[in-house]
Amino acid sequence: MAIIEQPLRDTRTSTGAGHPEGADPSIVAWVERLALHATPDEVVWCDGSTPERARLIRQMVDAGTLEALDPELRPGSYLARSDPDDVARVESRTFICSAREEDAGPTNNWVPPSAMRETLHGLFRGAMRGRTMYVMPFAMGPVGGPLTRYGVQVTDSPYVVLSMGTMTRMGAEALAQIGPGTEWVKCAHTVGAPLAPGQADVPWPCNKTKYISHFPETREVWSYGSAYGGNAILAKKAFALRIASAIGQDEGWLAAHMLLLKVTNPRGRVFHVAAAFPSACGKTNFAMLQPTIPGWTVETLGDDIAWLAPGPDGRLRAINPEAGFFGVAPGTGRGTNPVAMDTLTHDVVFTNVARTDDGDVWWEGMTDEAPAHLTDWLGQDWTPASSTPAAHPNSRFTVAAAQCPTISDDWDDPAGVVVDAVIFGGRRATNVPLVAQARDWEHGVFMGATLASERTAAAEGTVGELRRDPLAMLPFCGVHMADHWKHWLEVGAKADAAGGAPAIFQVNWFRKGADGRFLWPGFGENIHALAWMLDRIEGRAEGTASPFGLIPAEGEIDHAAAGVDDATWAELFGLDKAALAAEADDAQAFLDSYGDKVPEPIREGLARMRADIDEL
Ligand code: GTP
Ligand code: SPV
Ligand code: MN
Repeated sequence: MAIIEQPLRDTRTSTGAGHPEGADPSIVAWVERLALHATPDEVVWCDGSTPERARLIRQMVDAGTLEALDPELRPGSYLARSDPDDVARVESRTFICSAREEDAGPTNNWVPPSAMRETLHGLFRGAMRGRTMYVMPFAMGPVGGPLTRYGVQVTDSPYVVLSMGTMTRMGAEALAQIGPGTEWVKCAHTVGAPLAPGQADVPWPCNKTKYISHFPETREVWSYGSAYGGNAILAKKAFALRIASAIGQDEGWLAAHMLLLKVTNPRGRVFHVAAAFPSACGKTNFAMLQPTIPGWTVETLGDDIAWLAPGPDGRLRAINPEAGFFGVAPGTGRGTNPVAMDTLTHDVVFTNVARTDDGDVWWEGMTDEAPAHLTDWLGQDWTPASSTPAAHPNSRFTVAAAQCPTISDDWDDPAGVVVDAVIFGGRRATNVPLVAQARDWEHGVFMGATLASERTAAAEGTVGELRRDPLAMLPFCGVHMADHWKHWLEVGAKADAAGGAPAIFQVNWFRKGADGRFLWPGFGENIHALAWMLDRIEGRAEGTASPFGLIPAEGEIDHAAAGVDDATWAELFGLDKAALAAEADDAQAFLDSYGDKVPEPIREGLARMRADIDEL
């Protein structure tokens, strides 16, 4: 159970803060050990209550970490400005420290666990001096549910406590579920900014040195130096995707970077759909879609992560393990995502958006016209004439899922929902059609495995650069990516044998014309693609063959109703033989980089695609 393998050299005793009655001794021992090592001034066990949240908010307003927004305009809501160097996930500082390098695979940074433990041990020593260490037991999934997992995060950041309180079921109820033998994921976090006696704090403490380290075998996450998003809210990407992908591989289920939604068609038939798009490629927006076709209803279950596991009947069921949304602000407006705008009317923490002079928030895309004067995300004066954006491109809102007006009544069903369709999508200016259906599960896994997308501001790196992002999991896979593909194939084969794996589709809302503008209006009009997919499942649409699988046949989507003319529609499905051949070559090189670990059905998917391209 040793977390830090080296014996502790520190002799300081813990402050002796009492732990809640009934806390499992394994948690108490871990917390005690960490406290002795990181030497916080005090240890506080969080109960997840409303007064606790209010207390933390007051304290953060006093410290300048949060600014209260006007309670008339945005009740219960606050603005945080991060350190300008701590604004997104840091993939280059994210590590998978599996015992064997091969288990981390070529897509992850790997450091031997012993070496990483040594490094972390050094960094965590005294790292919380002058601060409070908060202990947060949490559940991923409805407390007590069959698919639900538990974790405990410690942090010295009250901002992270507030975020975890919204994003997870955090506190006393989760703690009560962790008993002898319950597996719980250890999540240790520090901003890495100890305070000397009398030293004044800053509003957003962090450290230039950052480590987001995962130990899949021992189900641990250690995060140092950042307080932003996925770097610090360890329940989210670190646990629910990276560690969970390792647990899922051992136990036969899938951790996926997927939104989850429920659709009811005009005939009253209900479908559940899980869709994987890379970061900042439209999950939150699709999960909150407001259909423009009469008779269709979309409800929201989750916007970022889904766990898919075989149910008692063998069919794949999914839960959203989270309890909140940590969504991209820019681009969110009445015209694009009215549901998000209605979700954000109260009790929201905004991070790195701009502030209006009357004490509200603003970001690019919220309204067509920017206010005449703003305070930008850096705290500087901003006007429409400024050359920099008012809100950081990765500025976000943190809000409870229950607050979403389209939240589905089955969003927190502990048993999850049966998944009818799985969708993969990315940001592709060229080549990839608006929508296509995989021939079968294996072809669908090929589609997902070779998914590519243009980079966004959700992580450090060059925005717009095309990269392969298999299953939209490139930054989030805690196991060897090719093993993960194999696992997807196996899980699907079992579901097929049990009466039906979900149908798999690929979408692309982001194809551009020669003028560089999006060809497809997107957002609410995406219902046209979704309706076609579900019509396919119902047997109401035939489709027609293409190198990408089945695409809509003439007349199966009323594109004019989406405001798209015939020429643009043709462009959305345009097949440029030379460009597609180059695409296939690139996919080949990508698969070859995995050598003989590539499962045969995925190689076959590419071979079939090549043959189809040759025939164009
Ligand atoms: P993460 O939270 O990083 O995982 O992002 P996400 O996948 O949830 O993406 P989100 O829905 O927040 O969208 C990211 C950006 O893409 C926002 O600026 C959206 O306005 C924009 N976007 C979303 N859907 C569409 C669409 O259908 N068409 C276009 N053109 N843009 C879209
Ligand atoms: C993403 O980048 O996919 C996010 C934001 O959802 S973060 O929680 O920072 O990973
Ligand atoms: Mn995400």
